[in-house]
Amino acid sequence: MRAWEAPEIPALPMVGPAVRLHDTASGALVAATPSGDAGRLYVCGITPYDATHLGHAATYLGFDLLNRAWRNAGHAVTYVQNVTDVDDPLLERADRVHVDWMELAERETELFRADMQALRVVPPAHYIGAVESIPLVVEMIEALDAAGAIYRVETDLYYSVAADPAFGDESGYDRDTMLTLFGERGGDPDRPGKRDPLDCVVWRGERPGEPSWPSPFGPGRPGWHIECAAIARQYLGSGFDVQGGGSDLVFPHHEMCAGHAQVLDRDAPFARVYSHAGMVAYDGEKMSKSRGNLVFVSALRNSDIDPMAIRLSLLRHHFRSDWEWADAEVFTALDDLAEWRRAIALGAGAPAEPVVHEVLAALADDLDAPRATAAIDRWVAATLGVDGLADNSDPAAAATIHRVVDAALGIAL
Ligand code: 5CA
Ligand code: ZN
Repeated sequence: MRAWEAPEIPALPMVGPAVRLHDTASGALVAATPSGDAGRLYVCGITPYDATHLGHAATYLGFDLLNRAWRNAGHAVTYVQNVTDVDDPLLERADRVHVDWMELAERETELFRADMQALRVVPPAHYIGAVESIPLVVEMIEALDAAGAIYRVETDLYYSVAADPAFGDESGYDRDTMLTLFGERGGDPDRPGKRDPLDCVVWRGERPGEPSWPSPFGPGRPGWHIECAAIARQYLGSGFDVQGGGSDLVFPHHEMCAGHAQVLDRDAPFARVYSHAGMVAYDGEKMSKSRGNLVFVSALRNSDIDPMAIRLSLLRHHFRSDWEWADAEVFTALDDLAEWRRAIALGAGAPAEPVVHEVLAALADDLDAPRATAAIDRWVAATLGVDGLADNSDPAAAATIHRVVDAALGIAL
């Protein structure tokens, strides 16, 4: 699939420090230094049945900071993202609003591309739809079947979680928590005929009125988890550097993806680090398409809000924290941006080099954007002479700050 246009990333006068991330599997802050020539990053993409909301945007901005931090530390990056362009929630929505499911998926994916481009998110090198990955999925199911990890219930194929000795290592959840989350997040723990209530569908046999594709196991469509496992394995290989997504994907999605891949690649974990963004809430609850408590990136853009203010307002929150959006935040960010631009326009300013160090260090430390933006605030205040602090002794300060704000935070001033 086509991704979106890449923003320009200016070169920096210094190389940033090695990146560390909080890893869900170990619960620790770990080195996230690329193991090969390029950092290998997979971030779960959207299910395109509605527009990009601020929760999605916050998650993709979080991993955009990682992409940029790796680049600023001198690494190339191979970034892969999927689009779940056929799945139950998409088909249900299409049915409910009497729109062709393919048209709905195409339209919402296109809107997502425009939102990501406006927010200056570095696009993935491989942007892969579930539909286009069906041959990969079929191949992977065949390999899992040969490994004894697949069984049939009526026309559906299930993956047996018992096949992976490391099952549970990614989330670290106990069985009761797993059962609850599995039921809440697309699983079917109560279906009769399963060997383990936690076993998940990898191939859903054809149902009347639903799209299906031919396969050696009969017509049907891919399950959700096998889609990301197959795409990541194909484009990044086993033991890639970072698997990312929102914390609602910790279980079952990322656990199952890991399991599918680890049955086939026994000597490597699916990913070296599992990094999860926090959930953005609105009106007291997690912003979610199924609840409808949404603030859309496109709606803000259509109200003439500078996308850079949307970006800044999201970066004011640490990507791993759960927080609640307040409408006033974007207006605060607009005011802040105006101040940042006013300081930049002066040309000379407070010394920039320590600020660049602080910004790069903050971002390398589990993508701490609030700390990085606060460093810029302090430089702006010093440069504008708030409280008589002005020490505009660095003639190249504005140019340097302009660059680091762009390269590291993705904000074009
Ligand atoms: N297509 C699957 C992943 S393979 C999916 O979860 N799609 S999604 O459209 O529901 O979500 C897209 C991304 O946004 C996921 O990483 C998800 O974890 C994240 N996300 C969803 N809601 C929120 C929220 N309220 N706050 C932060 N991130 C969110
Ligand atoms: Zn996924």
